[in-house]
Amino acid sequence: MKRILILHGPNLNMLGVREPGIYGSMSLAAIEESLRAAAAELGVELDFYQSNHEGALIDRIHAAFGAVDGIVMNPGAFTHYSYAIRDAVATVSLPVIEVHISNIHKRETFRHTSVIAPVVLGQISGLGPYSYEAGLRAMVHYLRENG
Ligand code: CA2
Repeated sequence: MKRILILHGPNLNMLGVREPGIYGSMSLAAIEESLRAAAAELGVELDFYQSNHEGALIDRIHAAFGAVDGIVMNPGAFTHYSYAIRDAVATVSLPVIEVHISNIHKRETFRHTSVIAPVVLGQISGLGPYSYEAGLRAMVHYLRENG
């Protein structure tokens, strides 16, 4: 059975707790619960990891190599400036799909740039919490076609 890592970056542990206007009222636990249901339907296994620390996220990406078949990742604000996370993604040669709850392209200018996007399979942005499920479904589709 294919195994997919769902990776969340900084502050996403606060989902549902603050700023419901931008990110909605769904908690990270609720998002993960909906992904578990989708995974059961799709016949894949999921691992979950969230960290507020760049190095911890990089360590988890390295550990994913050889352990999972793909990564669906919301790098949070690291999206916009972490060359270290970008290099980690490029190093592990796993398919990675970048997801964002909000539409980063219609927010502040600094959010329009993703330094991660050039090294991932694709980016999904702006579908609310469903961005994660869309990313998961796209990953499963990719792995069926290519894996
Ligand atoms: O839209 C997304 O998913 C983001 O990756 C979320 C990041 C933001 O820096 C990116 O530009 C876009 C921020 C996540 C912060 O989440 C919070 C949740 C509740 C309260 C405060 C922050």
